[in-house]
Amino acid sequence: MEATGSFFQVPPSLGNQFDDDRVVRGYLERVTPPELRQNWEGELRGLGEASGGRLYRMQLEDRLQEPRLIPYDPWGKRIDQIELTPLWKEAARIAATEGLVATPYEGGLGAWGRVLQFAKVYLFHPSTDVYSCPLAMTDGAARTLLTHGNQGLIDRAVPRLTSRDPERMWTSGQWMTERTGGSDVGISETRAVQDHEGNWRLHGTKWFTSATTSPMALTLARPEGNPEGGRGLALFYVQVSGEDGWRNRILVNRLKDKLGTRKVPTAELTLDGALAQPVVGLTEGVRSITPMLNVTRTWNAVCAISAMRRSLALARSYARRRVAFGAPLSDKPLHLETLAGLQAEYEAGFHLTFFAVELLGRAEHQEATETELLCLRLLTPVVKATTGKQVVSVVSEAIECFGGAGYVEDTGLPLLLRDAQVLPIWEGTTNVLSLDALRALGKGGEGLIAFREEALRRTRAAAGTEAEELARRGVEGLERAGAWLQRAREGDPRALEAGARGFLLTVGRSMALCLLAQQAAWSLQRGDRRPLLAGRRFLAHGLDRLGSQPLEEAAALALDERAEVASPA
Ligand code: MFK
Repeated sequence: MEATGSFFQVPPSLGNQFDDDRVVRGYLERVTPPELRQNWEGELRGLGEASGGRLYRMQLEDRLQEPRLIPYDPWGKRIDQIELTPLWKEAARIAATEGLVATPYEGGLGAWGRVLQFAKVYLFHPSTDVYSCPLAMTDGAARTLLTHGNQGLIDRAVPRLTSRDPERMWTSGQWMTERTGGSDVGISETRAVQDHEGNWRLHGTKWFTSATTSPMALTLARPEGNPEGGRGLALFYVQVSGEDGWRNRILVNRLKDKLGTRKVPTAELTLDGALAQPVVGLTEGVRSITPMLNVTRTWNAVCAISAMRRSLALARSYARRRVAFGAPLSDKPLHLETLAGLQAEYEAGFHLTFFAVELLGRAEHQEATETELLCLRLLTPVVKATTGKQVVSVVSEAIECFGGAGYVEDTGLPLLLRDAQVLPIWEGTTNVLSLDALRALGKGGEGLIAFREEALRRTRAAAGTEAEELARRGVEGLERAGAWLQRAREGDPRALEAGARGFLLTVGRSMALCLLAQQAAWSLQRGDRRPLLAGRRFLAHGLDRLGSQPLEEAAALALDERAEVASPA
């Protein structure tokens, strides 16, 4: 039967996601040596085409599919198989052949390998329903194994983790979270016991294990007799499955029923005497797994900017098609104002993130200066937390640009928001990362001093252009954060803790502005004012998030909701 009425809204569409993206293209043109960029262009264009075309269509078709746990075979044997969705199977193939994990480990590109890898991840992520999650952990596992130099484990796993052959490539899990929680990892309950043959066996429950289909995982457990806390844990390698159908003693209890990332087969596991090998010693597990955390936090930031960009690409397309009150939305001043504000946030987040990517590459290739290393330690929590907050508000606002259609599942738009909401949560919540940032500053605030030095370099790069003022304002933001920090460190430690998030966000936004100013200065020379306009708008949103409200007020407001007044005024 024909629907009544003659109007049907034209849905948004996507073009080549590399060709259409002036931000990533402008950035790559500014930072990468021309001979490298020319080599990369074809690969990036191909991925941009798939991301805006074939993969995007497949993502919409795959919308209702979810991974399925098959606990038993037809004859009652426990198999705990997880069946993945068609989109994820295709994503796994592309991830291997495109070298989404392999690229920085292949050597030929040196530190630039990280830039190419993450430019690809940025194009791949928003059309593949968070297949970036297992890839992030795989990258983190390869980096962690290489850092610790356990040659047997390196030989066994790293060639697999970094393979470009879809048949050979392994992904890796990272099993940290237990029922005791995901933040305070030091109170983990899993025990490691040596059996009579001297093998280590793990007993415990892992409460939130993404990438449960991976053939290996890195995890933490407490060797018997070790003290409490993170220092008493050890980092273990677990082979989950192997040749000829061999399976370790691991039971999949159930898959998690999550708000988003529905394609990610996150599971609860019982380690029932699972065989494991220590990666590096039998203590200091939390410290030993930090290379993993720093890599996955960088992935998290790249996925955040990528999701912001996708939501904006769709909203921009829709704005040109949607006619209301007699004109397309793209002619409406308030709609343009809204989109421009979102673009400014995304653009600043983009440059902050790729600065972290550059520094990670330089650090891994021993090319980073002392200042850059100090900067990177602080930047990793800062960029993860800053972009994690941005992505939820940007994507939420972007789907509002579709009106009711943004709230309807089969447009594919609500997925954007659900999948964004995980980004400030996993890999360290905003508050946990804010506390990590305080630690990462060093006793004398060396991290912040390094930030300021890097920021001043951007001011010099923008000198004599209209963008100089932006860079200067970014440096001033860092200086205000520094003054706050000095006062807070001299005062009540609880007030310092209470202000940690405001400090982190101020530092993140100020540094982002300096980096955007550098890009703006470069673009101005080529006649493109858009990065400058983005920087001005971002500045207008404000850099400062520094708080100075009395602690007692927070306690009264946060917890006390009794109707009666404790003592009459
Ligand atoms: C889209 C891509 C996304 C990726 C998908 C992944 C999906 C997986 C889902 C998950 O698994 S989410 C769970 C992830 N869990 C976390 O991110 C943990 C969050 N909690 C923290 O980060 C806490 O700060 C921490 C567990 C590290 C605190 O534990 P402790 O036991 O209090 O450790 P402590 O004393 O702070 O740090 C121990 C040592 O490590 C110290 O060094 P020293 O021993 O030399 O003093 C720290 O300085 C050092 N350290 C801590 N964090 C570090 C670090 N070093 C370098 N980098 C860091 N980030």
